[in-house]
Amino acid sequence: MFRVAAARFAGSGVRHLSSRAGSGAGSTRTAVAKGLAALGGGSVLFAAAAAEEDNSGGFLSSITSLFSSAPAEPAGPPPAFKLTYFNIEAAAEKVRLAFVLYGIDFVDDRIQFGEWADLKPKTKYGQLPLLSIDGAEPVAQSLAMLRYVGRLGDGSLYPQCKCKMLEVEEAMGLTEDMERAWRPCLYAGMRPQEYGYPEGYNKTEDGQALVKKLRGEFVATTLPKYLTYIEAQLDKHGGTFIAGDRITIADCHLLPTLNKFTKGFIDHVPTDCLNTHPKVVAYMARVMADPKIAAWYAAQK
Ligand SMILES: N[C@@H](CCC(=O)N[C@@H](CS)C(=O)NCC(=O)O)C(=O)O
Repeated sequence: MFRVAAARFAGSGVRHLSSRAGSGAGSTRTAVAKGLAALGGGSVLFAAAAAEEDNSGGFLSSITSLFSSAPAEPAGPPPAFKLTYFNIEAAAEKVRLAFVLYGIDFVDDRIQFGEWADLKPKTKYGQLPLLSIDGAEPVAQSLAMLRYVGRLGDGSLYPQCKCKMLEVEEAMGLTEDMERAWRPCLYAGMRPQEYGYPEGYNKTEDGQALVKKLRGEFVATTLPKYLTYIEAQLDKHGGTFIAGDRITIADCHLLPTLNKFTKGFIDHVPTDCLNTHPKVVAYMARVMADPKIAAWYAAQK
């Protein structure tokens, strides 16, 4: 059963629809804690999943409820785009931001973790996000979606000029490299079996020590390396956006990738871990200050 809540951003011209699957009256409909949007870490993710199954209220009542305003039908025809993901930022946020920046309507379909086991086998690659266009069979792969959405609107988010596109893609690749370097630090705390450790190792003392070590090393060494690269890119482009003087899909990709490190929901990653690189912090503030992006995040508070 679908519940659709419409949210409009006054003045920004942006409209998105937050659609949340629910299992009927009495089901837990509370959104995941906002900080979870950062996909903080395994323990956090599983705590959230467990908490969402718990109707008792304790944890849930203490977290921010997103998109819980009264149900309302959107005016006019339904948006052609439905983006289905968990109620977190992670892989989908860059695509959401591209829609938001263009002011393109989309159904922001956020599923509960508890629904995933049933849904997973029905998905193309056993993963989310999925993007459905005009009700057609959904497509997977968030970067493909980002590039696709980047070509909509006035096209400015993904310039077709070969040289500009190369700059955008270079920045996208840098973000991907940073994210790839981070992944073992995240997944050691979630799916240690994917790294040659027994299932449940993350719950053991040794497993937790491993997560701490990996994340500690990431913060001390790997992250600063990438932040230095990012600063150099910013300098090269006059210090404004990551691939030039205009916001692009590369910024949609980089912003949430960086933001998650500052939210305080990732064990062993201090919220000030980016402060060693003030130009990066200033860059993030600049992108966050874009009126449409600011409205998007304000609406989720
Ligand atoms: N390359 C894919 C990766 C998608 C992905 O890793 N999705 C994760 C969440 S971020 C997922 O669906 N995990 C649930 C699972 O694998 O069961 C993309 O960018 O869309």
